[in-house]
Amino acid sequence: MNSNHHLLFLLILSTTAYGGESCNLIHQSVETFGEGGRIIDITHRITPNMPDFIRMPDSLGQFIWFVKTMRNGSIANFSKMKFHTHTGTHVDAPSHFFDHYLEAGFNVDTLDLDVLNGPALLVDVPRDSNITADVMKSLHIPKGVRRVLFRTLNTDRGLMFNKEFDTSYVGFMNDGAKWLVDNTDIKLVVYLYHINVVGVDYLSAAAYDHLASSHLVFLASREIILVEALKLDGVPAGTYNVHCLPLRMLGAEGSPIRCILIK
Ligand SMILES: *[C@@H]1O[C@H](CO)[C@@H](O)[C@H](O)[C@H]1NC(C)=O
Ligand SMILES: *[C@@H]1O[C@H](CO)[C@@H](O)[C@H](O)[C@H]1NC(C)=O
Ligand SMILES: CC(=O)N[C@H]1CO[C@H](CO)[C@@H](O)[C@@H]1O
Repeated sequence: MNSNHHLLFLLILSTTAYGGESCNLIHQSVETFGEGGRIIDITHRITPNMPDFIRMPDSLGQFIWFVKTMRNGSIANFSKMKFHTHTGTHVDAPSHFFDHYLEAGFNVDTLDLDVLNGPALLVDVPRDSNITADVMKSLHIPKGVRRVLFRTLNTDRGLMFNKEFDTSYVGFMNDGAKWLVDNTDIKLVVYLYHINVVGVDYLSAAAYDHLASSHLVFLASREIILVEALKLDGVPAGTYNVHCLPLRMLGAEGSPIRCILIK
């Protein structure tokens, strides 16, 4: 939280507590924070209208409920949230596709924050293809790069801003995933859209088999962390420091995650 946010928070407190004109107070949402836009938020806002894998073809829908309100005599407003752990910008733990990893505790609460935070490369994937071995080769990602954010056609198509889940999204093909594992030092893979195939019966069998196997290739070693559905609109390709922090929930195989880039 920067000082502006503190200020705003105080402002809200004081206007509501002292009966000020809180109805005129509207937070202007921004995509960059801090001094000179140094921080780029690459996290999608969670909204009722965002696409949702589990609920497709419906969008996420209501996810916040107020359980106590000041209007009803409580000292503060309290809400609860409910959505599946792979909602919006989120991380997959190894246990997402491997049962024995779940029991062994390779879940979101034990993800390596050293992997989730550090220098990262944002690359543009050619827009005419899914991510195959040939595409991976053509990207010429230097050895030693451990974190890569792949921007694809999904961003151009604005898929995360559509209500309906779109199964024609671009993702890793099996050979692309295998090439990445075998030929690079990448440990953090960042997709622009859900590649999870939890709701498999909405995909054709062939696509499902392919994408499930890509997941298995990535997650088997437990060394690669998948962050999905990042918001990379308008961010120049290049090198940044990425910072991603999942919620620390015991026994969960996925978690919403807040990710930022720092120039
Ligand atoms: C607040 O009170 C109203 C009227 O009793 C009730 O309908 C509503 O459900 C309450 N809401 C909460 C969040 O407690
Ligand atoms: C990527 O693969 C999906 C099937 O999984 C397909 O619908 C889509 O057209 C492909 N995209 C491109 C750009 O080839
Ligand atoms: C959702 C909701 O009920 N919010 C309430 C929080 O508390 C303020 C102050 O009492 C109310 O104005 C809001 O309606």
